[in-house]
Amino acid sequence: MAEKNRNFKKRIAVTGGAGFIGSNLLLMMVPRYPDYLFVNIDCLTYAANLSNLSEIDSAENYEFEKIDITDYAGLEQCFNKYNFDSVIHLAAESHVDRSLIGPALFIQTNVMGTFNLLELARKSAVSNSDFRFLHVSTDEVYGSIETGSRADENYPVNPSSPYAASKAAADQMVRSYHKSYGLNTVITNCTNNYGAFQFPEKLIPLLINNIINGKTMPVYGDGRNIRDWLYVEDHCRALDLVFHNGVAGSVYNIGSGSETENIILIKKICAILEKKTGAGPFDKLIEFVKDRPGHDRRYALDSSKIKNELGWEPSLSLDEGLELTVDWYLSQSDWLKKCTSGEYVNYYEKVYGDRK
Ligand code: NAD
Ligand code: TDX
Repeated sequence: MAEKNRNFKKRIAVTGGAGFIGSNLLLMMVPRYPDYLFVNIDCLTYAANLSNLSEIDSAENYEFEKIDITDYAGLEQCFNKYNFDSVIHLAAESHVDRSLIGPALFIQTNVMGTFNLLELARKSAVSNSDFRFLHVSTDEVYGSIETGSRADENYPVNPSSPYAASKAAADQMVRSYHKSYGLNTVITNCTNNYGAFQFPEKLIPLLINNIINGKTMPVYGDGRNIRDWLYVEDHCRALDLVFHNGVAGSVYNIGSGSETENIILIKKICAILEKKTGAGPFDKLIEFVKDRPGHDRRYALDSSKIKNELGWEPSLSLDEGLELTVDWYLSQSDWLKKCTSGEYVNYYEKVYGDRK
């Protein structure tokens, strides 16, 4: 711990660092910024996996604190211990289907948890007026986007699921702390991510896991809903840029522009797995099932602001990112097995059991 008290240039609380995006972000930023201290604050829900972070576990500029962001006193102690000058806030309940089954937890974590962090940031800003608060949010806050248009940062907020509504509420809280208290905030709204460490409740890893195990692939509705898929490392590079260079009080949309119908995406994944395993054909496992209630038809963001102001561009095409992702899951059978045993079996039955 003595080492951790040394004079770091920045002292950053990263919430949700053991989840999918948080793990990718920490694995990128901890070695890149040896003179910053990163403290991963995570309560380790089903979606977390500390083993993702084994490469940086013993780094001098990394610490882990098991704290629930709904526990204000626990967070306050942690803020006192580390004297943070910034927060990168990723911790959330993140899955739409779970929010439909149990919305209360989403309000607790995503709204109240964000409020707790904002309060502590506001208090920290009394002695450090530059205190930076990066809030990581989603394109789902805009709701379904009509064909032919793309949502820019001024697009009306119109969430459809309890998850999306909880994120929209948190975004508005963050906006209000900038307007009312002058807190140095930035908000990012990003499209669907995919890549290593994503929990197999989300579409892409769920499909890969089901194919590997010879299970059917549940496709909601007619399979023609559109998502704008972004490789997670491209999202993390954008977060790094916004954290350092984003203008206080601003919002940045982050999307790849590669809009794809779910059924097309599914066929791409089948083709990659057929090529890599020599088995298949896998599209015979496709099964159209009852639609998700409130299912947004199309997400599509206008990301020109982050491109023009901060020089961000996605580096990988969807086809390139999918190849890397399939390779990663094929090489991580133990990781996948750990995720898909225990609670996952009940979850799967609850969400998919009566969908046929
Ligand atoms: P995830 O579900 O994989 O991970 C969430 C992490 O937060 C987990 O490590 C979990 O343990 C932690 N967490 C949850 N509740 C907590 C609590 N009460 N206290 C402390 N830690 C808690 O999520 P993700 O996909 O990595 O998403 C990270 C953030 O990015 C979320 O805020 C999400 O809304 C946002 N986002 C995700 C996507 C996407 O496609 N996955 C896209 C845009 C934005
Ligand atoms: O079994 C499935 N079958 C299916 O057809 C699942 C899990 C999903 N789908 C469809 C629903 C969506 O149209 O695939 C699409 C993607 O679904 P998810 O992976 O659940 O993502 P989505 O609901 O679009 O939300 C994601 O992107 C925005 C993340 O889960 C959010 O955390 C992020 O904020």
